[in-house]
Amino acid sequence: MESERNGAKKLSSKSKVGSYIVPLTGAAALLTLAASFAITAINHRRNSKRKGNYIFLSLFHEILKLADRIIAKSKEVHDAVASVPLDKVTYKNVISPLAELEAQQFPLMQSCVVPKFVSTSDKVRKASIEAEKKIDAHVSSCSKREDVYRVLKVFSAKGEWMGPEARHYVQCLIRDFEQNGLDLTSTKREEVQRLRAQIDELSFQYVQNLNYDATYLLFSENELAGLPTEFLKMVLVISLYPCSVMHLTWVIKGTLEEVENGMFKVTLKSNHVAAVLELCMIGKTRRLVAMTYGKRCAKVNLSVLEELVQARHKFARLLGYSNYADYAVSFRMAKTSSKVLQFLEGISSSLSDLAQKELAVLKELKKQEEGEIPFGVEDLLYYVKKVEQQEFDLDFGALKQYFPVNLVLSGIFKIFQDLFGLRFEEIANADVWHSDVKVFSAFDLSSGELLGYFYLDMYTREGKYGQTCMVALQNGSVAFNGARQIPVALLISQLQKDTGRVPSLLRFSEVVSFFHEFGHVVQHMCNHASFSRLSGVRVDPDFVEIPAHVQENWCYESLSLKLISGFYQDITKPIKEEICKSLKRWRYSFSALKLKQEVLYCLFDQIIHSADDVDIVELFKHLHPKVMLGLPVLEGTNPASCFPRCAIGYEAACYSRIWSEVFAADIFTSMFRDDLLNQNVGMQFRTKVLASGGAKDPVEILSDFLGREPSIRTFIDNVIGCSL
Ligand SMILES: *[C@@H]1O[C@H](CO)[C@@H](O)[C@H](O)[C@H]1NC(C)=O
Ligand SMILES: CC(=O)N[C@H]1CO[C@H](CO)[C@@H](O)[C@@H]1O
Ligand SMILES: [Zn+2]
Repeated sequence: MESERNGAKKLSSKSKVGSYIVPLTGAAALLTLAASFAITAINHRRNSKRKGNYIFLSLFHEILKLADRIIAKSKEVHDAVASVPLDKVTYKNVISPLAELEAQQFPLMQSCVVPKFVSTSDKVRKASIEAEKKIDAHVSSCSKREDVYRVLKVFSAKGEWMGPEARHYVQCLIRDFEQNGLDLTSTKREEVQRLRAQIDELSFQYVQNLNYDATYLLFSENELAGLPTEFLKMVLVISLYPCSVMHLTWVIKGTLEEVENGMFKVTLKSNHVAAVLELCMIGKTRRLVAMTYGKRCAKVNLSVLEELVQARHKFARLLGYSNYADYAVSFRMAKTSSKVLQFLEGISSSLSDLAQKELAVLKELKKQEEGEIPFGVEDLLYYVKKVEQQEFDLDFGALKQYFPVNLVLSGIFKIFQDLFGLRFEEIANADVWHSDVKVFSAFDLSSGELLGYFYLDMYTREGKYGQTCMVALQNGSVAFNGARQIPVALLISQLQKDTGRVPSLLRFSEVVSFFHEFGHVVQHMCNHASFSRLSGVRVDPDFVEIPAHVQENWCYESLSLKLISGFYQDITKPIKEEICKSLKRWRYSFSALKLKQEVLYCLFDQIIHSADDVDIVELFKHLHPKVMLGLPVLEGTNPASCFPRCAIGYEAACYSRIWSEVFAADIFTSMFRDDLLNQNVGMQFRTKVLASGGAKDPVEILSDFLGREPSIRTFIDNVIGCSL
């Protein structure tokens, strides 16, 4: 979870993704590339007349050189734009060159940056990291160029006619500069830039502090009762759905350190902590672990967070916002911080009754097991797990046998192809970085038009990035002369490769996360933005997760589950009906409580970022029982270090995950649930939601598809309807 910033779809900053293959399309792109960067490999490939107009560059030793060329070219274009006389600025000589530069350079930047995730060579990964630093520094310096900003402002003031997408694009360009204070007096601008640097420095310190926390506790075997015997010799590695925190799952891997006299060392890494909280029968142990975890990096780091929040507020005020949350939310679907608060409070209060009932069940169970000791937050995970074991006949270990990788993949392909009118075709013998990697073309089924390409790099291997995520290698766009560049995506996942007799089997959580990320791939393929930048996730992070969340739902419906499952020794035997039903109920089990706990963090995050001088500790003490049905916060808890997401990476935006889940539920339930493979609805979704290019307001997009405004009601009804 911590590394989310760096992951997946979250690889959002333009230099965070790519590959040492450069898939480019269209003769125009090819020529531009060859001409501007003079990479010999291209000329070589140009003659090879490959089907589909794509080429691959293996730039292992060229990464740093490529980065230099990218920077040189970018400087050249920026200089040219800056030198346009102010009375001669037009779309063609100002906006177009910048848009085309972005579209062409993005895949090249990705070629520099993505090797750090997938390359098999240590040397290449290092070069890739270095190249990324160079590129980042350059990009950051570009967004401080006053000369370019001045030309843009003159262009914008001239009021030349533009379509809505172009208008939006120009606004985004200008906004980038203004976030660096370019519209302010020079003293204020320096202050903005100083604050930005300070925020980066404090964030770095905060993360370092958490990472270097080496606190551990020692327990005897008895005190750890409940943890499986093999666990005592093992370390648990938690794997979270990259875009969801609702369900934790863990895999056993490595060894838990046993120190002298049979005592075991439990560190405060989230994998150890979650395992103890979920499995350990001894209430005292759970409490001690939870308390120690809540206290880590005590006093001093609280001041790091306080300073960080203050610096953010100052930064936002200089830019004309009343507080940081208003600034951060203004670029998102939610628009204002008060809307976010209202949303969170709405969710929390609608779920209070159900959460009360859920809590009563847990309390009763604790009474039976431990007597009259009061129920605390440290008991939540343990008793939830316990009830789930009793309630649902779900053996996730055995369930795996129904998800052999090839079957899951072909099932997922089938669902997406049928639903959205697509056709995927594998490209044989493609030039790739590892023999496991596969490449596919995606076509529109009825017209046969080539929509894009995607790579699947599915299996874990040494040195590969450790999360499941979608990475954009090239974005769709249309150049001024009408030439289209098509999207290219890469899906990285962490499946275990088969061991000979048994094929690779997926855990259910892996199936869901694969489905989710593949949803992003399809979203990328179907996007029809004219500007590379607007086809990305930088536009509206509240909106961009919605489609993938919608698609996760197919993993919980019997009809579609049966399409993606089959017993590995006899794939004609799909998963049993009762299991499908259990999975669906399990999905919502204790969801009111779980959601409330998440709402608590989100409220905390939103409040500290929307008001000045909040006493962080007091706020948390006050919020905790209020949201969590009277359960008090654990003694000594330091909220500053409990929710790293609020502090770094998701500041003022923690709500976004619940937000997208809620609206995704509305879409799925109202439009798809009763007819899972209805291509008419699927096509509507594809053309209205997936294709939309970021110029249109997300609420408008969703309303257009739903035929009404999106609402939180359906979600609440689902949660309540599927409860115990
Ligand atoms: C392309 O899309 C990705 C992800 O969808 C985004 O992060 C990136 O910023 C976009 N590219 C450009 C040039 O903005
Ligand atoms: C400011 C600072 O660095 N604070 C501390 C945060 O917490 C860690 C671990 O407890 C300390 O080592 C840091 O000094
Ligand atoms: Zn996602």
